[in-house]
Amino acid sequence: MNTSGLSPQEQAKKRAGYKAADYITNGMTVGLGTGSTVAFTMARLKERMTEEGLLIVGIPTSIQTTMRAGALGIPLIGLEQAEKIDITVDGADQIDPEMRLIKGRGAAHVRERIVADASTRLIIVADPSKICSHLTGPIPIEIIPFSFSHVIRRLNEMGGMVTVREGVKKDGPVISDNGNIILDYTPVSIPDPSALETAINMIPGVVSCGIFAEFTSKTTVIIGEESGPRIIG
Ligand code: ABF
Repeated sequence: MNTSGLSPQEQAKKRAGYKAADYITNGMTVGLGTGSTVAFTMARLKERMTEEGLLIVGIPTSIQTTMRAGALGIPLIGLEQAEKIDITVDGADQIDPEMRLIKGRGAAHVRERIVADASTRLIIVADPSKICSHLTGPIPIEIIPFSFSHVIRRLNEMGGMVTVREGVKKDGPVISDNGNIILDYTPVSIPDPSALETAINMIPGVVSCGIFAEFTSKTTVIIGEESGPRIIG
């Protein structure tokens, strides 16, 4: 694998991303996650399409991934066209020992959750920096704009710190692909990720938060260790 010009972290992402592409076989419908690690999976899928004639269709989880797949020539379909999604490959921000995740630094976790839920198998690709002993946050939360002040009040009542994801040009909040606002919530602690996920998702106005604790039974994690990809689950 040519890693010239890549930083050590990018090389780790590439090791994990490339390994995930080995799980994809002819005729699969593949959920394509968002972020720089899964971008390596997509690059490897393109290589296999060229080298082996691999035939797949992808379901993108963001406008960014749609554009990346389009540039690579990976055929795409809409979620509504898919009978089923065989495998979704996606990234994460934090991964605990039980393979519970925090996702959403890429502001794409709402569609990522939908596609993951529709998938038979979920493969999470990451560099070693994403591994943690326990989830801490910040937890991205997508909310409808109307609920802004109410959700912030409810999160403050739960304890911890809430910030609004600012746009790159600092001219206002980041707007998600779904036209919503992203908050980043750091609780005091996360003793029970599944319970906190439910509690946050129950707040009226919350579309979805970035704790993914419900997919562990169908998840495989690939960590791009320097010694080679480490497979968990
Ligand atoms: C997306 O990719 C997000 O859910 C997650 O936060 C991010 C990780 O990005 P990267 O692979 O660039 O670290 O799946």
